[in-house]
Amino acid sequence: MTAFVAPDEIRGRFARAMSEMYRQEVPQYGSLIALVAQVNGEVLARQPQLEQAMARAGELDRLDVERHGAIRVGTAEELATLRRLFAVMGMEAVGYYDLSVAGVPVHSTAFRPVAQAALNRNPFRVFTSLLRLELIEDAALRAQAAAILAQRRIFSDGALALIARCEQAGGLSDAEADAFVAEALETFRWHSEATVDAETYERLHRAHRLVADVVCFKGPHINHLTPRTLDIDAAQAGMPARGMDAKDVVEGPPRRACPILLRQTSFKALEETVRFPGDGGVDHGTHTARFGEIEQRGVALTRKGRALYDQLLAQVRDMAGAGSAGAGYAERLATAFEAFPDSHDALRQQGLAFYRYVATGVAADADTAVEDLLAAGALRAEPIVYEDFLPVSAAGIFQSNLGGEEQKRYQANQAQQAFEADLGASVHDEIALYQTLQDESLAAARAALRQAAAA
Ligand code: OOG
Ligand code: NI
Repeated sequence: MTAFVAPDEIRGRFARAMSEMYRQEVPQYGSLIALVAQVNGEVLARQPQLEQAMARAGELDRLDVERHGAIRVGTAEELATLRRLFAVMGMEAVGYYDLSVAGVPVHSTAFRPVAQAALNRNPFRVFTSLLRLELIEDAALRAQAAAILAQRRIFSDGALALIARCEQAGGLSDAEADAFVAEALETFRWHSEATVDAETYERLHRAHRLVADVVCFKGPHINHLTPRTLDIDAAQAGMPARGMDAKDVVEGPPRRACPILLRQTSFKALEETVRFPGDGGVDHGTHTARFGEIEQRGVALTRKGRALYDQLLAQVRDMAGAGSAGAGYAERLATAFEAFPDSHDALRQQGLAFYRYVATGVAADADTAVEDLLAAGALRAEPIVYEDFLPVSAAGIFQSNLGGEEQKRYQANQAQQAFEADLGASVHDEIALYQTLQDESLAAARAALRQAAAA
């Protein structure tokens, strides 16, 4: 019997290969990685307690390789096959994001590892959007787009065979895993030849730039790959000197002593030259598909914490204006968020955020209340990192990279069940996942206290 390669290992290899490919395709990505590494090094040198806390939580090693990417697909079959492809690498669909409310005709999920050990190994995530053709008004154009999509094959025969092999055998050998990574990578590669003529491209582009991006190309090119910074304001300030011009608004919560959820900023990376079939190989147009983004991650919020976040964000920002929030935004945001407690003790005691409980080795009665065990020094509470995305932020990222001013109006309509039917599976509720991590850590910590008392 041949030994299988662990899905975590395949994911690590794939994330590395994707990063290499994107560095070749988008040179600014390389500069971004260098900038983030420099900023992270400075932050850790300045804050040894942060370095120690991250090391204790098993989070330090993943920092250098931590990335998320994003792709957009056009059909249910493409989405369902992606689910199977990501499963080979231990990645599952987490969360449902309806972006139609923000004028983007897609709905999305994130494929990512779910277990704590897998996240610490390599938390590679891919934000994956499915085009909602039903939101294109012009029926003829809608039918044409569907017909074009029905023609294409975004997975290589090799990738499909290895996915099936993994499903049947229960895993991949070392050589198969390497072959899988190479074959899977092909799906995410940029292709500069459009699959449609220039006129069709223009018509789809007029319906929505995103429709052209999804429908007119051979595959769902990876459109960004985002490293995690420990200080997004410092990274943003360092961008111009390296030739990157970030959008002015950092999406998400304001800067705080205790970071929550996710802060993100993006910049336009490339105007691609596109060739259309039938133009004799003459370069014919440009397309903006790929961009750069950085993010800073904080503690995951409970439903109560998330409701407070959503309420405060809504106070300062009209959904329709996401991504172009205008002057004075940062100040208004900071003012509104004064209502959000900013110490880990307050966040925990008020049930706003999730924590991992660890027994410290100090003896105590295991059945005492958590706060008493913390006060006695018998438990330590570590913030659980938010591993997911934010719909308003995602809409802002989409908008800023689709060429700015475009604001289409769609009926806000959540369609999670339709999405899950297309995916061929239900998505995890991300908040339930964090709750489980917290509950399991507390049970394990209490068990450790009990065991120490019995010894
Ligand atoms: C995805 C945009 C969302 C994020 O980090 O919120 C995203 C896209 O443009 O395809 O990546
Ligand atoms: Ni992103």
